[in-house]
Amino acid sequence: MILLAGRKVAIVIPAYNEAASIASVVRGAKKYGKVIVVDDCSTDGTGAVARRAGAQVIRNSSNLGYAESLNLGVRHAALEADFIVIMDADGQHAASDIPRMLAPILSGKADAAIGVRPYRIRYSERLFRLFSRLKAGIEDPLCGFKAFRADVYRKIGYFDSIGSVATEFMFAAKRAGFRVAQVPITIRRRRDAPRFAEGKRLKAEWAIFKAMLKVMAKYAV
Ligand SMILES: Nc1nc2c(ncn2[C@@H]2O[C@H](COP(=O)(O)OP(=O)(O)OP(=O)(O)O)[C@@H](O)[C@H]2O)c(=O)[nH]1
Ligand SMILES: [Mg+2]
Repeated sequence: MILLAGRKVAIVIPAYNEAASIASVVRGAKKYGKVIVVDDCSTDGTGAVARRAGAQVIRNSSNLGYAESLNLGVRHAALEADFIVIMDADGQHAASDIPRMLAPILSGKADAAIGVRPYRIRYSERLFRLFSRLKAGIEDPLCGFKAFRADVYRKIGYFDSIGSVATEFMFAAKRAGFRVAQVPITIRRRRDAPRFAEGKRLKAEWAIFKAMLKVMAKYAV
């Protein structure tokens, strides 16, 4: 495991049919730590491509989804890492932003960090953001670029326990009294179809809306 500022960093990348982009994502990320790709039963060889690029690959024997893949990947990463970063496999997140994500944590100013994307497309995301801003001061709850100390994860004990598109963790961290930094990130637009909810726009809107209701039910009080 590569040491950054004397600490162990693991980068967890959930991936579903991302063979076209995963190699360059892994090569970019491995400069900063050990890369763990959770191949969610891809049918396009994503896992093999990721392994060749230098990642450790965990392969699910069925498609468990984004949040469950993160539960597995983060649990695994926390066995040996001091700091954990999560990023997307589709090339939209820039590995060169990893140091900026970790900076507030390494300097002791925050316990966790979540990216803030320069744009948002889905209606449900806008609604979720409103709630999130008011309730937790989190600008972009659905941003997949996150970083945190492994002991924050150990204290909370899971990444997503309610099926919330992996948004729960930062709300749980806030509630537990951890400091969450917001880091503006760069985003490249995906050229092919999104994998989330198999690229079906309404399905994705609905999944995000349901996630918001679950987070509201647990964290609004
Ligand atoms: N493990 C796993 N990962 C998934 C699944 N669906 C999506 N992902 C990953 O989650 C990340 C984000 O998915 P995207 O489809 O790009 O979602 P998005 O970034 O919100 O949408 P776009 O802005 O349209 O790209 C990517 O790295 C995907 O490979 C899934 O079923 N399982
Ligand atoms: Mg994407």
